[in-house]
Amino acid sequence: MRQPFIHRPSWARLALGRPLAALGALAVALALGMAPAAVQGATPVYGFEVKHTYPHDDHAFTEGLFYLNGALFESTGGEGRSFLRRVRPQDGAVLQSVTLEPGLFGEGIVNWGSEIISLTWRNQVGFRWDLKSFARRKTFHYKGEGWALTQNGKAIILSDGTSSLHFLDPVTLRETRRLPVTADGRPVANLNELEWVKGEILANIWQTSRIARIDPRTGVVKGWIDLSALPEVQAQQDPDSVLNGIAYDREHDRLFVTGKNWPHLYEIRLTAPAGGTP
Ligand SMILES: [Ca+2]
Repeated sequence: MRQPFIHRPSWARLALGRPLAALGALAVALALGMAPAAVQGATPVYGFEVKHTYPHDDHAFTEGLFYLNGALFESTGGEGRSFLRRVRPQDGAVLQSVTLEPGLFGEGIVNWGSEIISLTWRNQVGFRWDLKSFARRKTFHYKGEGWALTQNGKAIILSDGTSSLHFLDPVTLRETRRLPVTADGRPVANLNELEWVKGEILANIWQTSRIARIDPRTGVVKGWIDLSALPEVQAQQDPDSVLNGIAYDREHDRLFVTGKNWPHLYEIRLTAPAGGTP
């Protein structure tokens, strides 16, 4: 099923802007007399409990996040304030940092081997960084928008704000597979920050307080994680300061979430949906 408001045959094609895309999706949903798929439906909704709360830079407009070897790696957006950082989780201390050139808007990051691959939003340029030194090894170009990245050990997985995820060859970054994502039979647009967790793809839905648990074989959202009870959601003042940022510590089975300009990063554990088992 195609995304109802725009057809994008390739992630490399120019895409609508985010606010416009969101409004478009809402308008189509309202016109069809249905609620957006991310709002309601039969898909189970998981709760959570906070296991630990950590400090997070409230000037970090988080666009990419992953955990590796005891550290968090974070990328941020905003022109002139887009950086790539290695951060100590316990106290938020910045251990390493590099800033993108003014004019570039940083987006998703992912580890691949000895590198970090990074995207920009609409600048149509990405980079390969040395994982240890943060030296920029390579620059690559693409058309269209870049939102988020993760990987499953075989492919790089990319979101571009549409309702499809794109599997890319890690070497060439050419698309090898496209996965339309649906919930309750409807496309789920605005897929944002990603994390591969125990055979599932977790995806923040932009401008919501929900994370989708996506079956990577079918694209079906098997469950939602409702994070609306987090303090930053409850007390949100800036409409751009939304939930965005998922990292997973495979060694210790720890799941972290944060948001754009949020003062905290949370380790959470999922709890059973109402009337069900996790
Ligand atoms: Ca992530």
